[in-house]
Amino acid sequence: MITTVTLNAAIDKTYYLPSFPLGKVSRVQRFNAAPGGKGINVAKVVAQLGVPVTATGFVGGMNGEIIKQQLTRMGIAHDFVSVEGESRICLNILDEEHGTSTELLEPGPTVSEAALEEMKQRIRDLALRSQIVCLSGSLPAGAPKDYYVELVQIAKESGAYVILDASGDALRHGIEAKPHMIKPNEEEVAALLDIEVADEEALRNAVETLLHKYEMERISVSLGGAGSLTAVKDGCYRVTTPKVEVVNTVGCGDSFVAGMAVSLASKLSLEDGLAMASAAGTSNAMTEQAGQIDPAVFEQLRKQVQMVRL
Ligand code: TA6
Repeated sequence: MITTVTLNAAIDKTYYLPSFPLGKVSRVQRFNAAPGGKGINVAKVVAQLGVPVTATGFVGGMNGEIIKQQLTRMGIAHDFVSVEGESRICLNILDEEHGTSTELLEPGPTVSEAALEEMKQRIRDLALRSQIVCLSGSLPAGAPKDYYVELVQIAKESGAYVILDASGDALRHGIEAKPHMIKPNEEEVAALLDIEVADEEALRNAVETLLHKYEMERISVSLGGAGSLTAVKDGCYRVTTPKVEVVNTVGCGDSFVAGMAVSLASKLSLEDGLAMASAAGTSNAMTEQAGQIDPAVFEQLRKQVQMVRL
């Protein structure tokens, strides 16, 4: 089983607008809403790839109920900790004329000390039954900046392979607990080492430095449409995916993590894992909703992924 952790779960709402003029009234003709937040997106893609998954995290209020109901409807097991307040709405406005995506992310509820403790126990229990634990996304208000340190440690002690996909302070602290894998972007790599990353050669050096410093097993850096760079103990892989018609890039990173988690749970080789992760990320970009892939497209892309061992 794979467990995904979303400490600030959301309803991801996407508005499709022919254009989005600032300072004007826009009437929304078409939209969709789905359970979201990074870990929940991972869970949705893991489920679509046919591997059992349980989604946990904090949810609150009516939005929290909707998130749970929708996951149940999708056939995704969940085991959330309920908190006071209302789970957030994350809005993505797609301007079809300019091809832009504007995200507005609410802060979400403030989490109490008791709920933070309950979550630790929940992760301990789930991790004991899981091969992989994916901790994804921002920390809610009320959680200490180093909360991921404790969660990564707990999941590792329970014997799970831990993937941490966070940014900023949450990631800076979280890597101190040495998760098995992280998936930062270029800016996050630079920020973690407090350096400038001028080109891909510099990025590769920086990623290898991080991997050894924090004794991690894998670091995958997403490079958007340009693919990804993955460092492991004995080398680096540069992966490219075919050019595709992009519909919505929100959730591509989460889909990449899902592919990687599924490949690890299925004991696939690193090369097959990279193909699976990259195909899931690219397939997500071609669909309207975050955390969604088209199985046929995914299978086709999986064969088209190219990789070079550097
Ligand atoms: O990766 C996209 C996304 O997962 C959206 O679904 C949205 O809910 C957001 O990220 C949340 O990210 P955050 O880092 O604030 O937890």
